[in-house]
Amino acid sequence: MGGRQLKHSDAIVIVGAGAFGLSTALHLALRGYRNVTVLDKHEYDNSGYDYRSGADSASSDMNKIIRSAYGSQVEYQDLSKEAIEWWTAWNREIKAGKDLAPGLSTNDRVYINNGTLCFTDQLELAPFEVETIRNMKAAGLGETQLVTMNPEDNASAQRRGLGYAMDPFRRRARNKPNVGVLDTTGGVVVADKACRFALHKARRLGVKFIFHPQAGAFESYWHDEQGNVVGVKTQSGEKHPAKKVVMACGGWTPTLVPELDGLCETTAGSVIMLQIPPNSHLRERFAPDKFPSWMWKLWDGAEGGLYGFPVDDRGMMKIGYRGTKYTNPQLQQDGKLRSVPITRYTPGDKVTQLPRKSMQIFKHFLNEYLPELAENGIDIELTRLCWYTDSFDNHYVVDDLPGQNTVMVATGGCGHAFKYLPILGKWVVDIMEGVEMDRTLVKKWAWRSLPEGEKPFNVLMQGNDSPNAFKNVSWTKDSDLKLGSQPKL
Ligand SMILES: Cc1cc2nc3c(=O)[nH]c(=O)nc-3n(C[C@H](O)[C@H](O)[C@H](O)COP(=O)(O)OP(=O)(O)OC[C@H]3O[C@@H](n4cnc5c(N)ncnc54)[C@H](O)[C@@H]3O)c2cc1C
Ligand SMILES: *[C@@H]1O[C@H](CO)[C@@H](O)[C@H](O)[C@H]1NC(C)=O
Ligand SMILES: CC(=O)N[C@H]1CO[C@H](CO)[C@@H](O)[C@@H]1O
Ligand SMILES: CC(=O)N[C@H]1CO[C@H](CO)[C@@H](O)[C@@H]1O
Repeated sequence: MGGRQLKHSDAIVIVGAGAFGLSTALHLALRGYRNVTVLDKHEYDNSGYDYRSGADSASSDMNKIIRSAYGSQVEYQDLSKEAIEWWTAWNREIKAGKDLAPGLSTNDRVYINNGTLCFTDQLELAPFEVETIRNMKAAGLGETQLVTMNPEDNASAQRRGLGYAMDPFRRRARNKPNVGVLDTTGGVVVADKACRFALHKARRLGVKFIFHPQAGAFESYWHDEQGNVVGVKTQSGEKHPAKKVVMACGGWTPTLVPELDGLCETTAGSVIMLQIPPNSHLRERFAPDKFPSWMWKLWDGAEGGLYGFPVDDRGMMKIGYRGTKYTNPQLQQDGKLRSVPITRYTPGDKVTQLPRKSMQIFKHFLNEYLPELAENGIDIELTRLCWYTDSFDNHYVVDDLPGQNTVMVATGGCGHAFKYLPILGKWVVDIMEGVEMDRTLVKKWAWRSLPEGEKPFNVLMQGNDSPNAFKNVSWTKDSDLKLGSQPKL
């Protein structure tokens, strides 16, 4: 690890231009590296990281949640604090309007700090929330966590203009329990715009990007006669020399880097999007300054794990479900089964529907918490499978592959890395250079395997034996997208 001293003129190739790749490129350039090339098979200059325009990486999205609330994991709580400073600075830069990225205007923001509500259907706070409150207090940030049932916290929220976020589902008016914590440090990051911003910044600092389905697609490493990796080959046959190769291919990494067997697997989360018409009063009701981002029963297994957002600037409301994650095991050339991402945009076989189980959970939630959508004739407009890269312990993986020092991975985002887009690369470059390797997160992100007898946070690589393998899943039909036609439960 960090064994080889890199010179600022050395060629570095990053494969993948998602949150990990973009941020690594940006921070390499900021630190003076002058020969950085990023390859991606997706043409981001055409899609602008917009899912609806054909971009299907985890980072290509309308919005993501940003939170400091991390239960007992104070190291991520600290990381959020650092990231929020950067997000705030990026907002300032956009507002100042100097050298804006394509498609951004001075009215845009990449970070909307209007709170994230963690709530439950139980009558008491979950242990995760209790831990968060304790640890934020210990960090001197107690006043940032507001408990919905606590009259003093409620009054504080009202004073700070965040009253709307304490009961966004109008539970009180309907005589229903409303138990949760508002993390006022959190809110929404506008993912597609943030990626475009980071891409533009990295380009301005001299990073070269090759976006093309063949010329940008990693095919294999390029080896010298001794078998050492000296670069990469693309599907178009070009060779790119490199002193360091960073594999940051999100959900595609485990099949490209089979050494990750047992450490990482790609799994699919489910997403629905509802289009609120421009003339509907619900545009106002769910606007970002009147409605927070939220997480419901986040750690409650298959019956929980929902999260959602205010409407975006095109009036689209997104809700996700991660309580069940699905896999697509496919036989690989080495005879092993590995899960492979497949979306509505994959060349060849596609997936355009959701597992029925996900849809049932979405509908149950909408019926209970957001009945005004169906009442106003709003149906689900679009669905999505979004591919995580899970590690067995839910920590990222940023390290050299074992036994050599040319190829490194920066992956394992596990459904919570996007919020760190501005600073992920700072850590990746530190690890590359061998800086302060005794930090807790650097050690957690090192190459590792599940200690014998220990229970994993995420159970990986169950192949087709899992009830959540695509072969065992039954799928929705287009008619399932209707909400209004659903009989009330
Ligand atoms: C449904 C869902 C919801 C999430 N919600 C949140 C949230 O609310 N908050 C949060 O902080 N995080 C969230 N995350 C996690 C976050 O999105 C990820 O951790 C992060 O975006 C991962 O970035 P990445 O760079 O690893 O992968 P990706 O964004 O997937 O990028 C990988 C890139 O590699 C490229 N690639 C693949 N194969 C090749 C190849 N052979 N050659 C060249 N390029 C290749 C792909 O085209 C892609 O551009 C969520 C994730 C999902 C799936
Ligand atoms: C919070 O404050 C609002 C506005 O004063 C009030 O309507 C609501 O009942 C309060 N809720 C709680 C739980 O105290
Ligand atoms: C309290 C708070 O952060 N309010 C912000 C919510 O978002 C709007 C814009 O959507 C801002 O103007 C508010 O300042
Ligand atoms: C849990 C479960 O449903 N497993 C089944 C998944 O599908 C395979 C065949 O494809 C069966 O063998 C498993 O029993």
